[in-house]
Amino acid sequence: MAATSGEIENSSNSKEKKLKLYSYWKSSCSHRVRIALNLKELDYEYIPVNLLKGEHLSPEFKKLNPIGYVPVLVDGDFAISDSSAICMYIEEKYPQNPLLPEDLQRKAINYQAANIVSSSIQSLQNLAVLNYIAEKAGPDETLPWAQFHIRKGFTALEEFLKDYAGKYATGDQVTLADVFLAPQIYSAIKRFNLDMSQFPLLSRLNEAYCEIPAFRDAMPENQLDTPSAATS
Ligand SMILES: N[C@@H](CCC(=O)N[C@@H](CS)C(=O)NCC(=O)O)C(=O)O
Repeated sequence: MAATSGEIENSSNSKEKKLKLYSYWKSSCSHRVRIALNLKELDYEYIPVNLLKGEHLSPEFKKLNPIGYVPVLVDGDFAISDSSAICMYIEEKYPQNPLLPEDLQRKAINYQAANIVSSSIQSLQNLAVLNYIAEKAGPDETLPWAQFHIRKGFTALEEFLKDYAGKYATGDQVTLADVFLAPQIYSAIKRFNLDMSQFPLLSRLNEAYCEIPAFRDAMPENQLDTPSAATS
């Protein structure tokens, strides 16, 4: 897998300053950062971290991110993890194609939408949580658990975004809310078999995302580490 801290030191000494993204093809948090990097038209090196093999729990990886989650972005000799923090970092460092609107209230709505996805949906259905539920309550309990939390979050998003949505989640520009929503809707449909008929706004947004190359290129089926069985 993955670089060790030694390799990071080497990279800081080298002339190569390209960004490195530690990512897993199916990870929705990595998916967010892939979209953000693509929207900013930033070139990056993709470093696969296989969650199913536990590579994120290795001591080498935990030197990059002590909590043992992907994604991690390495910029020269600086490593930053957590998709929200990474998005804020690249937003400030690379101001082209802004992810946040100027208007303060619309900006706050973007934070609200992104935080519902990351704090009230995805964090309740990540691999560690689902493995824990499978162990304590049985493997059949993981899907209803995940669906319950996705539905709850989607119901809230559907309700409050209707006052702000245009072509995209908070207007006619792609912004941070879209960067977080697209992977969550994608995984709700493909991984958690969620019936999206109750969520017409989110379904319409999902169709709009599928038209954007920066979103399409970031999809799980288009990554370096996507297994061939998942690409057909
Ligand atoms: N808040 C973190 C969450 C990161 C996270 O949950 N990553 C997942 C993949 S989407 C992961 O590494 N899971 C491994 C595990 O649950 O053990 C972020 O937004 O980056």
